[in-house]
Amino acid sequence: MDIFRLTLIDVIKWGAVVVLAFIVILGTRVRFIQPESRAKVSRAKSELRRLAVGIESYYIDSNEYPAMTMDPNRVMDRQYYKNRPTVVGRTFMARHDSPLISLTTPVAYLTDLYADPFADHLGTGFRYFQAGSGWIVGSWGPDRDQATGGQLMWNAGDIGIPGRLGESEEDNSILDVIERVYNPDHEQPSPLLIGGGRLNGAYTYNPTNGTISAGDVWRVKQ
Ligand SMILES: [Ca+2]
Repeated sequence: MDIFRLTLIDVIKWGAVVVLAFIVILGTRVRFIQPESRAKVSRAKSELRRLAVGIESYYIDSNEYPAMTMDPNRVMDRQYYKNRPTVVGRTFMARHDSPLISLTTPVAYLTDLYADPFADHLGTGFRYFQAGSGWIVGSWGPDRDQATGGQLMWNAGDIGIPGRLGESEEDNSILDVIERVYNPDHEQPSPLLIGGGRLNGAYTYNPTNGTISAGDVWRVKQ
């Protein structure tokens, strides 16, 4: 009986030690991850803001917004070019088959197209979707879900989202959910954009849901 009690106490003591050690390790890890992730979110937001200013400056001169593309051969980002990612999503299109024409040269609406800090491929630019009188730019966010297309689904290709009625199979296969979520004719950001969500969670990254919470980081013309 004594042996049993001692054993039980030992088990409780060692159990407590293991639990405490786990908490300490977890706490250290969380403290280690959070500042890095927070800093990247801040950087993404700041660069999306700069992109917004550049896009609007371009519009003032050109009376149209920069074109977008899903073709990796036409994207407007030198490093993006180098890496040739398999998942592209919509982003800025280069004019005249040259990677740095419209927004950085000859007129420097932007000094750089910046790189999404949460992209799988180093140097990959932010997503850009343009429709009618508006646009939205975005990052995959801290959940780093480029491989599955992100919550906003800048490239919904392989996830079985039904296609638009009356369009070709090819069009249906590359349907962007963003095209449904973002409507420039509605006041933005729309309640759907802020609060809606499907698949991996809300469209919008919300830090109160945890450091690695689902959602993308975006900026929209308002
Ligand atoms: Ca995301």
